[in-house]
Amino acid sequence: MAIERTLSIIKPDATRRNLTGKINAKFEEAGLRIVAQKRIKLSMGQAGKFYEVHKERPFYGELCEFMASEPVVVQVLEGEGAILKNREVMGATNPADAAEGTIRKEYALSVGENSVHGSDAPETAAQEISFFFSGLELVG
Ligand code: DAT
Ligand code: MG
Repeated sequence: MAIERTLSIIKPDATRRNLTGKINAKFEEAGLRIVAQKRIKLSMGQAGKFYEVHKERPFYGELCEFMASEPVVVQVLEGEGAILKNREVMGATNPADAAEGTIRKEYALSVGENSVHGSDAPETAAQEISFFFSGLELVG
């Protein structure tokens, strides 16, 4: 499998509880390398644009307000099959369905406050990485 890059976000529920280091350890233990990382506070406009794909869904407003409520850590993870591997390390969207040992099983508070975002396909990974990072900021 090819070396890929994927966009990860450590969400406000996790930054608030000082879980950035524990979550990063999960990525690194899985063989994912953090090749870019920054802590930022999203505006409502930025959160709305990032999650535009979900704009018709009933939870869109709540999702954007949550993502803009407190700082997030945005990062680029690199590795063999990184997109799928990250989704495995994250676990299912709803922590009630997440497998043992996954980030969401261990740390998520609810389906909405679920600690991490990860790109779901090569096209969205490329789009989402360029939403937050310039090429100069990616240091493999
Ligand atoms: P994922 O983050 O696993 O890719 P998604 O793309 O379907 O999941 O949804 C994006 C985010 O929207 C998700 O991480 C949390 C929120 N969300 C999804 N389904 C929800 C629901 N039923 N109620 C509240 N928030 C939800
Ligand atoms: Mg998604």
